[in-house]
Amino acid sequence: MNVKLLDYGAGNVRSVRNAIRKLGCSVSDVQTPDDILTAEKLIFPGVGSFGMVMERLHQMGYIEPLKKRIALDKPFLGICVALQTFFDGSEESPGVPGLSVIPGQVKKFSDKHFSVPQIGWNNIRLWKESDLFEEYRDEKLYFVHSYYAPVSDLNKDWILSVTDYGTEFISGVEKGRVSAFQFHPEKSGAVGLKILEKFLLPEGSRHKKEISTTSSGKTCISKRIIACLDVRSNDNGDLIVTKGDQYDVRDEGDVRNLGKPVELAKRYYSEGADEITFLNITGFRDFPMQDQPMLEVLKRTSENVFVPLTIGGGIREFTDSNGIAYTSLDVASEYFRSGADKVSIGSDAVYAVEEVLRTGKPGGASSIEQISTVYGAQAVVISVDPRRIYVKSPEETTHKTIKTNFPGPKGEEYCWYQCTVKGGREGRDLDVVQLVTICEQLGAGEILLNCIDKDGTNSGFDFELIMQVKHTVSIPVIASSGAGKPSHFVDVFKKTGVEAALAAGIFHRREVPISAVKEAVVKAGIEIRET
Ligand code: 1PR
Repeated sequence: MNVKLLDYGAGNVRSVRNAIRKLGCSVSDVQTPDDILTAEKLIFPGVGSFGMVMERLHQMGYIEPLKKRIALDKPFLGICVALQTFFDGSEESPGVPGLSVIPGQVKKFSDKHFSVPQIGWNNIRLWKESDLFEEYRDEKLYFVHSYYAPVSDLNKDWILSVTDYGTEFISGVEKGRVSAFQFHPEKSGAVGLKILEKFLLPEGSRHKKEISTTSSGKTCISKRIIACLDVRSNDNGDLIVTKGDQYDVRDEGDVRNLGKPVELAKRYYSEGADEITFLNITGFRDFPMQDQPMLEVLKRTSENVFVPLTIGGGIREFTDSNGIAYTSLDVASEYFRSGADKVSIGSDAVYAVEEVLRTGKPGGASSIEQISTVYGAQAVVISVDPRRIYVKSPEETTHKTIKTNFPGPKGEEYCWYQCTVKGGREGRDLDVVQLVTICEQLGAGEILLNCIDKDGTNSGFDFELIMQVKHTVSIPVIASSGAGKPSHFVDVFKKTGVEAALAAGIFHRREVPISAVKEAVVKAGIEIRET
């Protein structure tokens, strides 16, 4: 069976393509408006902002054929923003009309108890039978979005499923053979692949799922466990996964080698990691567009790994040796096309914030603003590399201090967290509170909060740092650096409320399996995706 994919050149549709191939079908792109009508099966993975998607559909002459295909009830599957385009419009792009297949306006999440975007694994409550969900057993599915379609009397006939995130929203619509999901089946591991497989199967071979009476309670987003792979070339030029102690990755002069990136990522996927992050830790040195090995790592990983992938290191503008200038958006786009779902910005975020502080206002040209405008806030992670600076009293510095329970070497009772660039090599006159506040304003969607003092120590996360940041932003925060045992994850979720926790060393060295972390978290009564 040949499946047609509506790829309008924005973002990561590689994963959808890979998932379809993995399920034994061939896939080709829609080339003309006619293809939309004639395709046996059509998948529309919505990537980017509502306005950008509608504009592309318009430019390519796809609006009328899409409406016609839906009216003719031909097999159609929409993903994420594609579901939102079914509606009349969205708060994300005021004035831009949607396809108006379903009545209603898409809104932004606004419950202050829930970080926005919603990033992570949540359940769905099926409202009606669907043969795409024949084998679905209330497992978690992956969501990543700031906007949602509200339930209303006018659109009830379309609703397939709903999900709770502060408010109840539409997570699936279906009528006849036309379906669309707010979650990403291609990023939802084996469960998501099963749903996609049902869509790809001939209709006669599927059966309707009975509606489960057990799934009537509220759905709940899970905390995420992320495996992080710090990647760089070793002295022989091979790309390896390494791991530092307080960012020092050398052992007696040699770069520590803990494995191969693609193989390790595959292992973590099969062991139940909810997300995988690659950090190209020497990205600040290399020219990213020539850094083909990292692109290759992403392409190969996304063939077999069906959970979200983040890539960091070297996301910034640069001019290559031939004098060709690349914007940070060009660089990020290349990574998205290669299979990344999110990019993580380290040094360049620090420079962007310094520029805002210098000029007094955002200029619109920073990497964060550029990438967030085109791909949405959820695609932009800020990787923070802070270290503690101890002071005797808050008056000693202009930076935002905390009173610490872990005094400094001279008994100092206060500290502030200094931002660094170039993998901790250079400290700047900027504290984490300034950094994360302005990054959120510029359009970042998530904070990856490392800690140089804790990195590789196995002594647990730095709660004081995490609390300071968590109290500052309303976007999700990933705690990183220092995980040594399962109880560290339980503690960080309970004490700080972070949305995700990341570890590297304990997973690479097989000291603690991901399953042991998840067991401990479940036992503590914390919501997690069980695999
Ligand atoms: O500045 O945008 O080019 O990005 C460079 C990226 O590389 C940043 O995200 C920065 O954090 C990362 N990086 C640079 N140098 C190092 C290094 O280790 N020498 N690694 C480095 C950062 C920190 C974590 C680590 C956790 C968990 N690694 O991601 O995985 O601390 O470790 P643990 O569980 O073993 O304690 P740019």
